[in-house]
Amino acid sequence: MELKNNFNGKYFVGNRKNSKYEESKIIIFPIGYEGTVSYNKGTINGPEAIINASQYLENYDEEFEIELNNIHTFKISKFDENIKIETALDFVYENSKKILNDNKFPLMIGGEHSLTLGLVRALKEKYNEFTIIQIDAHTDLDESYNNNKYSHASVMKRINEIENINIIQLGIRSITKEIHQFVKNNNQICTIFSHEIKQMPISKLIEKLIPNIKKNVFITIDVDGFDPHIFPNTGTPEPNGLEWQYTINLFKQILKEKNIIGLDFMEFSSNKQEHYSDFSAAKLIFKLLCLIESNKKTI
Ligand SMILES: [Mn+2]
Repeated sequence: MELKNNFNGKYFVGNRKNSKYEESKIIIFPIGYEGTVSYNKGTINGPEAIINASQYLENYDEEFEIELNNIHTFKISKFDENIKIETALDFVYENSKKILNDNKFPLMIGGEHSLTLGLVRALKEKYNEFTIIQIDAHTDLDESYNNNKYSHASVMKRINEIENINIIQLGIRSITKEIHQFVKNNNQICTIFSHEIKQMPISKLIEKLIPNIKKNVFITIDVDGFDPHIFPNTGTPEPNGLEWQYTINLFKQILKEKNIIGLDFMEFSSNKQEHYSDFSAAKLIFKLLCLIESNKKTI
């Protein structure tokens, strides 16, 4: 399948300077795909809604004192739901590999969470060993779902089968008894529930996490990890999710000590009646890029 890396759409946060592929350090690749989504479709249009909303953001962040340029945005790829997930994963892998080979920072905007596996495969080739920090309401550790082992509900199970990658799950608040037992017995997965986070000062959480985080970190965000007042628009919302500033502060602390090698933002649905979520999503991605830029470790 042809790589759609020629820009002919809109830039994230508008047409800023130094946004050509060659000049950019950060490469955004938006992929609309919802072939295995279980409930309330809409993630196929998520990336477009985020990029449209981002046109109205300032490219300056007052918290990090960063003016963000050098971001290239690939054309949005939309996959029909009849396209097999394996095909979509190959596409994500090839895109990610190209970006990583060119020593640029990959940021995927989804699309359903299953696509993360394609990016992780490419990161694995480049870095071999790293930690994934997963923000999510669900563990995504089902062996398979609807007879599909590459379903969005199984993505972290497939990733857990890859050597030298450990997983830290934050904000989980929907889990079966069997999977709870599975994570207790699995030393490659550290699951921290939302109710635990809500009762833990950030310094305690950091103390607990840092020894489990390898030098290189990949962050995967399922929007439903956040509280639904921030992102009401997602397929399967769950109450009592992560809060905005707490999460930013947490990443600030982690990235002070670790290298970030990639980021994705998944499961975002768009609903034309409500555009609040579109702006939350664009802003969160922008904030995280400013945070990454302010650390300047790998990009
Ligand atoms: Mn997920």
